[in-house]
Amino acid sequence: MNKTWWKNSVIYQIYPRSFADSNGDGIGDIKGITQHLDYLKELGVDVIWLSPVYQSPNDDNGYDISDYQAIMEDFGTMEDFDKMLSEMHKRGIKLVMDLVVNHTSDEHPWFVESRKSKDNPYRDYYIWKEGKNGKEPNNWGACFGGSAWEYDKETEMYYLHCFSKKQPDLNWENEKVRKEVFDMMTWWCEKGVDGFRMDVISMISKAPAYPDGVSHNGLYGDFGPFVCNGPHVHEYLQEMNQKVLSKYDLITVGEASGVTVEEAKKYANLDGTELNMVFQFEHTDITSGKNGKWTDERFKLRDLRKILNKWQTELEGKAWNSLYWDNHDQPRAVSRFGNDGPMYRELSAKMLATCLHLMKGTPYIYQGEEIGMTNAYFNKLEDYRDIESIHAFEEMTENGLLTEEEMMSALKAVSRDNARTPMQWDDSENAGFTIGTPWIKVNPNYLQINAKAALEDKDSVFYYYQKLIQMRKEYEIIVDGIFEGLLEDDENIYAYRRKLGNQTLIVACNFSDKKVPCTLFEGAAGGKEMIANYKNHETGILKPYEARVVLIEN
Ligand code: TEU
Ligand code: CA
Repeated sequence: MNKTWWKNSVIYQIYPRSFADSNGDGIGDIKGITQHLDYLKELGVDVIWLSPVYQSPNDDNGYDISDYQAIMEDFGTMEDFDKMLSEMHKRGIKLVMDLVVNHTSDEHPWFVESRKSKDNPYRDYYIWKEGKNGKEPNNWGACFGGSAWEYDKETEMYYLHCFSKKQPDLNWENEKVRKEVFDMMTWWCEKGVDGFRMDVISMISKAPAYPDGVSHNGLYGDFGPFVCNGPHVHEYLQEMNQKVLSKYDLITVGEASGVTVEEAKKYANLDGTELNMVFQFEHTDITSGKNGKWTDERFKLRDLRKILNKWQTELEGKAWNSLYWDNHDQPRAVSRFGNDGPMYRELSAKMLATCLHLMKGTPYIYQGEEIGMTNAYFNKLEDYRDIESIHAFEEMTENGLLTEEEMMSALKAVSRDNARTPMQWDDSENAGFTIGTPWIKVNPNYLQINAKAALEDKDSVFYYYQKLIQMRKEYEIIVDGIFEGLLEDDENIYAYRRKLGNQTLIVACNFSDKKVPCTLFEGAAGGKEMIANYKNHETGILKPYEARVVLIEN
């Protein structure tokens, strides 16, 4: 087997709570996943990244773990897990686990011990500080609202939580913490899992001074510069690599909030001393501003192009990219970057797929993306389940930063719950996700948009993804070709070429709902059309959301 198989792979992300419910309790589960593996085999993906399935009180849907070596009851048993893993392997599909080790749940036994007393053996597993003048140690705000520090009466000190107060940050400076994490990872590797997606791994090393952060909206300070890409992060990852990763044949991707191109060259260096690749956030933070992500503003193609082209060209020969439009924390790709109205939903979903899958890097598909699922567009706050959305609504409106109408509109655009509505399997009640009451509302458009309908239509978004995945297996240029941006001033078209040996692949994507002039294919008459989302082309024109791909040999 080739050692860099992860470069040729396409990865599919499953958010288990919303994928398939096998027992009618309204919550997706492991058996539900196992039941749908043939669907994923048909799609052709090589790897599944499974969002957390570990024991958790579910303050943040499993990203708050209370036992790393047990399965959440809602999701099933360890036996169900082992069965799922072997069924995946039987089909030649690999499994990537979500590794959430920047923080644990406050119900993890380590934290339960840690908060008991200042001299508890687990005290230093977490980050405890004295208050300052009767207040928090500094002005940092947590990602899910409020201060990043929680006062604990027991010992009259504060602990750090970059996310919710039920997600205390681990102290990676403590060698024992690192050993616990590495041992736990080894345990999963011995079980036969094939890799890790590492949650906010760029945040595990904090700058020692803990200074106040700059405040963008007058509420709290930004911890980013002191928490992301901190002083020892590369050292810790190299240690993890030596002690665990290098001993197995794995795929590793670090979720790297705040990562720059320069930092990514270290995390994802081609020598393989740290990780295979990272998720960067520049294109998903594209409209963020003084209120963080909370806006309904639409992105501009010129900003998107600048970001994507920068990552493509600057990592060339130095590090490896991961490619994604959406995941469980982001709005639906077709709603955000395409057009989810009935006229252009399928065309623009295919266009986005083309754009992403032919860039250099490893593509990720988030469940439902392959059938063009759309944002939830909930009209009521009560429909939201996400801790981030609910807390942000309170914080933004109570402090007068956004009105309730503005915040509802922002939630429709960027709430994480847009990606968390149940997978739409068919047109039966609750989209075939559950026979019970789903834990979060099903998108009413399941009658039109569902996997069953997609499988019955040979022109569906599903089969388009299937073809793109297949192309990656057949054409080396898609994996290894050098990327060059084209038409870099165009307002509507995103275009690039890939080059390998005597081959050139030209990719052009119209991000608008207008016909736009495009002369890129004029000289490519002898080329081979690789894939297209329209049956016919017009000379010198790209139709609304048209994507064209031509391979030329000379
Ligand atoms: O997300 C980390 C992260 O950076 C998020 O704050 C992200 O920016 C935000 O959700 C987008 O609004 C990871 C997980 O993917 C997320 O689901 C978890 O809630 C979070 O870590 C804490 O574990
Ligand atoms: Ca269930």
